Amino acid sequence: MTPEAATPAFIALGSNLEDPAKQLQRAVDALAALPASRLDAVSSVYSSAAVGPGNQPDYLNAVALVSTELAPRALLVALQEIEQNQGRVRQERWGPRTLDLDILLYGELQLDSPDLTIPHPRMHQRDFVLYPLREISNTNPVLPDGRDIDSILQQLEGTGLTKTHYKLAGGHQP
Ligand code: ROI
Repeated sequence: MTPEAATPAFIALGSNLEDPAKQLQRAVDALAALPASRLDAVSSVYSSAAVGPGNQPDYLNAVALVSTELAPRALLVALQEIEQNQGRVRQERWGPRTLDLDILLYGELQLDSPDLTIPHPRMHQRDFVLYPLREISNTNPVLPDGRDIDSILQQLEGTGLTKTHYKLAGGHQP
């Protein structure tokens, strides 16, 4: 990989089925093996109550930072492949899942298309992605609505986010 050509991309990881800690570690291993990419950092693992309909188990969430030469859509396709390898069956929207991988930020890119929106359109509502993102980001990114993540976090109603003892191997730990 040529570092100058690479873009820093923040990726959210979430799981609430079939041994979530194991799912997240497998996902980190797969991110470390992405083509034309380097895994730079992985956040702590957080537990949070499920946001969404019905009763579902709590989630484990984390965020990874990858420097990648993959274009946004190629990265999306690669992430969907990892989800599928880990038994993700797309059922109900916002239902429980073995693994969810979302592109949160891709450099400074703003993209709004039917299949892919960057920055992630709901990240500003979710402490379980914003908090781990800030743990591994040197900067305080500003979202398209002009608000920066630190001030969003101060105002957000939390999901009862708690840091767990799980450590994901890969990248530099903060
Ligand atoms: N809720 C939490 N706490 N964490 C998630 O990763 C998560 N992912 C989802 C929905 C179902 C919206 N709820 C979540 O996709």
